[in-house]
Amino acid sequence: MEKILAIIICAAVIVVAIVTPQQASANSNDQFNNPTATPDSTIIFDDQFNDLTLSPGWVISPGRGSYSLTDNPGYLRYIIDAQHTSRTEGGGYAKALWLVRPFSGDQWILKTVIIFNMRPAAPTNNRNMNFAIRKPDDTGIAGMQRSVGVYDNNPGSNAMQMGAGPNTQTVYFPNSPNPLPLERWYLEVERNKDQVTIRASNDGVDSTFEYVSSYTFPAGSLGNDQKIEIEGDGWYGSNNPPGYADFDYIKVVSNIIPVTIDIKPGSFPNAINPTSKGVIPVAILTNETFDASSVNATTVKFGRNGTEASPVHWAMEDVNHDGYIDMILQFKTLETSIQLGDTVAKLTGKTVNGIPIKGTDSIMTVPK
Ligand SMILES: [Ca+2]
Ligand SMILES: [Ca+2]
Ligand SMILES: [Ca+2]
Repeated sequence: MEKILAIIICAAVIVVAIVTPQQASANSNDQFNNPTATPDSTIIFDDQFNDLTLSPGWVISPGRGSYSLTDNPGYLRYIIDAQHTSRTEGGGYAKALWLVRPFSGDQWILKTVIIFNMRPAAPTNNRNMNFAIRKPDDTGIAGMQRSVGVYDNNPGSNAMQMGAGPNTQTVYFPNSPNPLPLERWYLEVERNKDQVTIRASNDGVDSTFEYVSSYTFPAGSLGNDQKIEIEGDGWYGSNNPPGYADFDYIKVVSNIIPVTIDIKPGSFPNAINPTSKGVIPVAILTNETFDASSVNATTVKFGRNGTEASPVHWAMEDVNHDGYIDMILQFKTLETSIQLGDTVAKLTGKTVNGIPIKGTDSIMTVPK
């Protein structure tokens, strides 16, 4: 018995020894504790950069600079070519390499961790490292620029600028030590339709963001599509040794859209006999902020957990006579898994753009 116990304890110690350094590792899969993220969110994409090549979602726009997935395994490294490069070509500057990741959706949260190593040795040139979200036409939505310059006594030459739309916040660093220390930044960009917020933290603790910038764009001006762009540039002097930025992961999750549903429109309480062989009508209501016609009815489920029954019929109709056309769906009661004594039923689904929706309404089962 003691022997078995000793083996178990020994094994436990080994497990702890193995697990603990991984948890503390910089290359963690820490989806950081974010008060605004819903636990119900759906992944749009999740790049951990553990493979030898970029996932096919990335588009490479050629230019000066380079990237590597092997220099620091588990990270996407962007290496700046600071020999007169800029985002676009012109005025004696060569276009820099862009790494571009398009994605769709108008309600999402992007999370990334970036480790900047902007000037590992002699401060011989100016460098910018840019992480941006842009519209397909290149208009900026939000971004973060880490800059270092040769003018060590000018605080503005060692700064981080983060912005949402035209609202920017600048973080000044002390006069550049040489070399600059590594900086690990947690960055989050959130889009809720027209409103975009960027949050950042570099204190190593990711539960609170010290830097926030937010902006509300003109209604409808952002559209449904955008792209991530990673790009670095610089000027003056040699680029030896190069500055670079390591991306631990880039992940985008879509927020669930809460929708108002009405089980048995026009009646309350919503009496349901779980053994009935009939159907339950459920309306997804349209209001000022949500248009039920954007729901892909074939994705809708309804029942005890909102994952059970698929609709047997649906139609567009103003069920509550408020002038907004709602979606009315019918589900077979026996497929909903609703049980005697349940007090709520749930509906889930997706919009035609693939954004998840979720709604809940009260029920009263009969017979009592
Ligand atoms: Ca990684
Ligand atoms: Ca009702
Ligand atoms: Ca209505």
